[in-house]
Amino acid sequence: MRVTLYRDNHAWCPYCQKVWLWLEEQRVPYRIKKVTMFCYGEKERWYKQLVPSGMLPALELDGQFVTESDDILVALEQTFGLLYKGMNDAAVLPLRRLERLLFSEWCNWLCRPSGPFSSKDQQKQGQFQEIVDLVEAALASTPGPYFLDVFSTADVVFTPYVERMNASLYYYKGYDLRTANPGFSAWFDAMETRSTYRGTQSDFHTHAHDLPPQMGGCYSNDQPQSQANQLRVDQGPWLGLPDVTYPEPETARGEALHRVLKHRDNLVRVNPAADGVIDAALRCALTRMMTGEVCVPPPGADVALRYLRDRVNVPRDMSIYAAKRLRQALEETAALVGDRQGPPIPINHRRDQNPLDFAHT
Ligand SMILES: N[C@@H](CCC(=O)N[C@@H](CS)C(=O)NCC(=O)O)C(=O)O
Repeated sequence: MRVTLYRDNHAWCPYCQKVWLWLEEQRVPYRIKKVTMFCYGEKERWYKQLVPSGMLPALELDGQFVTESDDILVALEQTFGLLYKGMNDAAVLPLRRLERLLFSEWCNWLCRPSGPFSSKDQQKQGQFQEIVDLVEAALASTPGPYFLDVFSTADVVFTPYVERMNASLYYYKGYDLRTANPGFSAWFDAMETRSTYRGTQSDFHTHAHDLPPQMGGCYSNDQPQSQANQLRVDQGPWLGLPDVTYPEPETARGEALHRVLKHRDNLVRVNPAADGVIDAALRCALTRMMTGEVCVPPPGADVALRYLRDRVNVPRDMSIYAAKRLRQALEETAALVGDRQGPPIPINHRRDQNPLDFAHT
């Protein structure tokens, strides 16, 4: 094994996804070491000794340590070959600059307060759309759905933040990047034909709630469309959201069941409800998911099940359709006993997701 990738436990870090996807595409064997991000727990001391800033990702390649995701990709290219064209190819460099431009306008719109219903918010949307149009033109300039003639490094570079833009703008701004722009739409569909991408793909719920502490805040424009989208992402129904379009695999429910059973002791322990309540409630929800049978859980199960519904993470816990099926069963079972929501998802940190709670199975 020549490569070790250091990435975050939850697969929230966009720069790690870039390297992860590249390694998968090139079929380079690698080892993963997982590290805690500041927002959900304490950084491991051994990692701070390797990388004093604690930043992710990092790569160990033939015993040499590399940080900075772009430098990591260049080092990997030099060792294992190009993903069609290299990071510093004349065709890729302008696309990398365009990706950074899109990133800046997205941050400017999403992560700085401009006040609900304000003209400033609309102006920022206009500035973002100008860059989206440039990206659309770049996508339209090649015959296929990708940035260059075939899938390449350029697609890998765009993937993490475009996925996060799609989720966060739908949720906080009522804007549907994937559906509103034909080039993006075809690009997402093409990405989803790749098993490599599907393995790293997240969903709207996960990103809507992992981004605020990482980005220093995400601001809703409080438009009716944003409010409707927030309700849908948080409370379902989750099937049909524009975070995935490939057909649901038959294994989705079975995968969700397997993942819950694997972690059931920890899931029961961290739940705010009494152990007996969440245990019985979970059995009802899983029965419903697998058989369709309606099983009424004990009183208090509404809070217990919605606590879990709000903390299912993609792809950390399971793949996208499995998570949709599980959330749906949790919500439908919770609704049988009440309408109380769980404790709100924190926005300044996500220590409710501390991986130490799941270190022992
Ligand atoms: N320029 C760096 C940026 C890396 C970066 O910002 N990483 C963030 C996570 S996305 C980080 O490690 N933050 C520290 C932490 O959250 O623990 C790169 O491309 O690798």
